[in-house]
Amino acid sequence: GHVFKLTDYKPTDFVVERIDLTFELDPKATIVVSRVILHRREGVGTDVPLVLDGDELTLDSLLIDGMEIDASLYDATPDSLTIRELPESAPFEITVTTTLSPETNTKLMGLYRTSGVYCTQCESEGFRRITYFYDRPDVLTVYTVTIIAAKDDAKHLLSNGNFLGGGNYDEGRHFAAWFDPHPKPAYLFALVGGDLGLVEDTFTTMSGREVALKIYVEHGKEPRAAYAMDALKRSMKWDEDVYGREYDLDIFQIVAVSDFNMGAMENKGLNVFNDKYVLADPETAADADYANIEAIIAHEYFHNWTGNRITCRDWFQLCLKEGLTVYRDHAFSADQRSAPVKRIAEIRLLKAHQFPEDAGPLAHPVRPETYREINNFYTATVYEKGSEVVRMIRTILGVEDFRKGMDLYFERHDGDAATIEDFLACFAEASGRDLKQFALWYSQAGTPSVSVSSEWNETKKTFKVTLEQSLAPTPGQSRKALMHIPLAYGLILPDGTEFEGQPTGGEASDGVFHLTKRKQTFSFSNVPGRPVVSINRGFSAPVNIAMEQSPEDLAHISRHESDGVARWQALNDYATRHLVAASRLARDGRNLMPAGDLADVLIATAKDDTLEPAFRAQALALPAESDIAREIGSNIDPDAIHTAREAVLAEVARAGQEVFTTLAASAPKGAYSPDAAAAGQRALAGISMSYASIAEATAERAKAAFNAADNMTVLAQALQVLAHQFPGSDETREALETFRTRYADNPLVLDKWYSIQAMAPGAETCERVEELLASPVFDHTNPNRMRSLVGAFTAGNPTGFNRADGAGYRLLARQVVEIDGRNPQLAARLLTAMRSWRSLEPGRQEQARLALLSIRDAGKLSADVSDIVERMLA
Ligand code: B3K
Ligand code: ZN
Repeated sequence: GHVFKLTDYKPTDFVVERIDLTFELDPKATIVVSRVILHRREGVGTDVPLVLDGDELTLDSLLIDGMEIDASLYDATPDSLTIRELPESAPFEITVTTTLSPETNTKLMGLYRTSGVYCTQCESEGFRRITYFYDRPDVLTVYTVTIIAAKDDAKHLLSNGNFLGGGNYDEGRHFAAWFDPHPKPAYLFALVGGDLGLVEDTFTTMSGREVALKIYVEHGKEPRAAYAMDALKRSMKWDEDVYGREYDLDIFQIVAVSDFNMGAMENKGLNVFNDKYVLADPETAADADYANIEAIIAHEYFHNWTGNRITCRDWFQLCLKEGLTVYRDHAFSADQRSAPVKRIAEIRLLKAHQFPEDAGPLAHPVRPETYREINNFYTATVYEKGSEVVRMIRTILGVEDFRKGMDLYFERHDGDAATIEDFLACFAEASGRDLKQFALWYSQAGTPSVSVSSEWNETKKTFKVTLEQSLAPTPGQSRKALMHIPLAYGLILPDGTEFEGQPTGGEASDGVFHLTKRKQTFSFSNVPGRPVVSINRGFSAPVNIAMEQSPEDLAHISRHESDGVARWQALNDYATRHLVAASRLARDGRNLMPAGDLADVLIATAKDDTLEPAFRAQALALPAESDIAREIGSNIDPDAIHTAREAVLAEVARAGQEVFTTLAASAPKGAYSPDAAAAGQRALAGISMSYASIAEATAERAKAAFNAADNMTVLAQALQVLAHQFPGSDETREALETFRTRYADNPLVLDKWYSIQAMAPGAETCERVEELLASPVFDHTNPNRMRSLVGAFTAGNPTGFNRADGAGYRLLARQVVEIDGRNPQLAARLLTAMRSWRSLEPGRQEQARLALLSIRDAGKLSADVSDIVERMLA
C-alpha cells in the first residue's frame, strides 16, 4: 500500500467555500446529494484537475454549476473523482450524487446502521465513504445539512451545529435542517437518524448564553444517562474556569450507540458515543465505568476547543488534538477526584500500554512521520505519551507560563488547522524558553532510560546525583539525539524531612533536574545527613529509571514522601523488584525467597488510616503479570511470572489476614454513590476481600459477597475473585450462572461476564473462550462484545493467551482474519495484543511467529491488518 509522509504535505489545489448536503435516509439506498462551492487556489494552473477522495463509492451523477458535463471531462472510481477543465478563478459549484447502503456497512466508518439507528463515524477518513470530497483535516468549511427520512424509520434527525428548521416533507416523510457556522474539516461531520429516548438539560455559559444539552439513548435507558449529563455540565464549567473556554453553539448533543469502533467521537456539537461510556446506574455499572464515563464525556467536550476550533493540518499532527485533550481530561478528573490516585492510575496505564508499544515493533514517534493506515495510529503513544509530553511542557514552564502559552495558542490559532510547531512556538514565545531540544519528544520514538547513581560524602557533607540518559533504536530510527528530560526529585533526609538546597552542575529549579546532556552530575552541599533520592516524582517524565536502591531506601521513601504519587512509586518499585526476582527463581524451578519485608510494608500501608482508602487500594494492587514481564524484558515465561506472583500474593494475604478481614467489611453502607471517596472505600474493601479469600483458601467469602452485593462494583469484584482464584468450584459455577441469567438482556453488563471469564488465568481458558465464541447468543459483529471476550483474553490473560502450545495465538489469528472481512479497524486493534511477541521465550516466540505468518498469508487482508502484521514481522 501507499506510504504517506509528513514531508509530502501540500495544500489542496482548490479551496472549498461551503458545502450543502442532503440525505434521503434509507437502510439500503440512502441518497446523498452534495453541493460544494469551490474555487481554484491562487497560482494553481488551469490544467490542474480537481481530485476528490472516495472510498467504495459509486457516482450517480455529477453537475457543474447545475449542468451536466461531458463524460470525457471526469473520471469516477470507487476511491476518487477527478474533474478537468474547471474555471480559472471564479467560484463554481459541483453537485455530486451518491447512493449508500448503511445497512450493509459493517466497517462502522461512514454512514451505517446500529440497532435501527443511522449514524456516522468520519474520523479519520470516513467522510469519503459518504460522498466524494476533500477528506482531509486542513479543508475547513461551513456545512448545511438537510436530512429527509420516513417518520417511522427515523424520528430524530440530527447533525452538527444549530437547528434551522424542519417539518413534513411528503407522504410519511419528514425533514430537518442544520447549519454549523463554525468551519470544520469533514472528519467532524456527523449525522444521526433514529427513534431515540431523550434526556434534556441546559447549561448557562460564562457570558450568560443558555445552551440546550441533549443526550439521546435507546428508549427505556434514559435514567442511565443522568451521570453522563452531570459529567457534561461539570466539564463545560471546568473548561471555562480553568482555560476560559466557552461553548459556542446553541445546542450540544450526545448520541449513545451500541456498535462503535472506539470510545466516542467529538463531532462538532454532536458527539457520538459508544453506549458503554454513557449508560450507568449502580446496578449495572461499576465504579470504574463511572470514572470512564466522566473522563470520556470530558475528553470529547474538551475537543471542542482542542481539536475542533483548532484542528490538525494533517493526520501526522494527531497528537496536537489527542495528546493535548488527554492532558486536559486528566487534569479535569484529577480536580474532580483525588489527584494522586488519578495520577497513579495514569502511570499504571502508561506503563501497561504505552511502554510496551514503545519497546516493540510497533514503536512510533508521538508525531509519526510515515503511515500506511492512519487508523493504526490512534495509539497509546499518540494519546497517552502525547499527554505526558504536554505535561512535561507544564513542568518545564511552570503553571503560569504554561497557561500563557495555552492562551496564546487559542488566540492565535482559533480557526486554524495547526501543527506541533505552531503549538510549541506558543509556549516558547510565552515563556522565552527555547524548546528545540524538547521538541525531540515528538519525533523520537522509544522510552528513554535514565540511570541514576549517587555519592554521599559524610565528612564534606556533600551529595552528588549523576544522571545518564540513553535511548535504544526503534524501527526506522537507529540513531537518537539527546533529549531534554525534566526529572522532579526530592532528597529525603534521615529524619524524613526534605533537603531544600540548590545543586550545581546543571539547571535545576523548583525541584526539577533538567537533564539535557548525556551525563550530568548535580552536586549538593551542606547536606546534614545522607539523603535518599526520590527521582521522577509524580512521573514527571515518561522514562525508565535504572537505579540501585536498597529495600531500606525504598521503604524510607515510601514512609516519608510528602508526595502521594512518589510514595506509591517507591512501593511499586519495591514490589516490582521483588516480583522480578521471584519470577526468575520460578523460571529456574527454584524455591522463592520470602516476601517478609514487602508484606510488612504493604500491610502497614493497608491499615494506615491517615491515607485515603483509594490510595491504599492502589498500593495493595501488586504489579500485574504484564508489568513484571515488561521489567524482565526478554525470554519471558508467563507461567513462571504467574507462579511467582501468586506465591507472593498468598504470602502477603496470610501475613495480613487479620487486617484484610477487617478491611473487607469496610465498604460504605447504605445507598450507592459513585463519588470518588465512596469508590475508594469500595476499592480498598474489594482488594482486601480478595486477599482475605486467598488467605482462607476457600470461595465462601467471595460467594457471600456476591450474594449480598447491592451494586455492580461489589458484584463484579466478587465474581472475579471466584473465577480467578477458585475456578471450577461450585460457588464459582453458581455465581457465573446467576450473573448470566440475571443480565441476559443487558449486553453491556454481560460484557463483564465475558471479560472475567476470558481473564481467568491458566491454559483451559483458551477452550472456554472458544466455547463462548461458538455460542449462538454471542454477537460477533459488535465491537464491545469482541473486545470483552477476545480483547480481554489476548490483552488481559498472560498465561491463557501465551499458552505454550500456541493455541491462544491461533485463536487470535483466526478471529483477526474473520473480523477483518467485516471490520478492519477492530481486527487490526485486536491484533496489536501480539506486539510484544519477540520478548517471549523461544518456544512461544516460534508459535507466535507461525500465527502471525498465518494471518499474513490468509489472502485478502485490509490495509489495517496488513500494516500491523507486516510491522510486527519486520
Ligand atoms: N477522535 C476520536 C477517535 C477517532 C478514531 C478514528 N479511528 C475519539 C477521541 O479521541 O476523542
Ligand atoms: Zn480524543
